[in-house]
Amino acid sequence: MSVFKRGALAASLLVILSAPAFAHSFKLGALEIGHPWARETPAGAKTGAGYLTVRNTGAQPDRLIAVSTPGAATVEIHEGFTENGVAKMREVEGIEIPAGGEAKLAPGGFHLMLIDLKEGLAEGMSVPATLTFEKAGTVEVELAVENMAYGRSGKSDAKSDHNHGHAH
Ligand SMILES: [Cu+2]
Repeated sequence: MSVFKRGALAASLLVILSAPAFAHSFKLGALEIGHPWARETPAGAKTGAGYLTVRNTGAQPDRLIAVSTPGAATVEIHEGFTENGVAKMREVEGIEIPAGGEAKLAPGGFHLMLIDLKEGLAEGMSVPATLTFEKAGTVEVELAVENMAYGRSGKSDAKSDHNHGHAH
């Protein structure tokens, strides 16, 4: 049985939001988790990548320190970087969310690495995930699976677009 809720996200957004379908967000105290999404995976891929934005409206910094999902055996927090023109990534212990600021997880930079996927990610799926912050605690979000065209969300910086499957 699938651990993902196929189509459920799209249906609820239709009712609740008049904003574009990708503009969903979740709140945890002073933290606002904006547009959590995961990239559609090619057939047979065992690894996926997730992205989101965390805005901190509070006066205390916080840190994203752990992520889990029933859809994958492990989720690591990764940082993407370029070395000698080659896109690479490494695991980090957490991502700082400055007081009054935000942390962006986006293609080419910080991201969530979904390792050992239970099934491939196809556009329109919704992947439940639990985010743990050092101070604020945990919050359940839904990663909307999107294709690359959606994921860019209007950004045209093509060089920040690297393929995780190849980089691993
Ligand atoms: Cu990665």
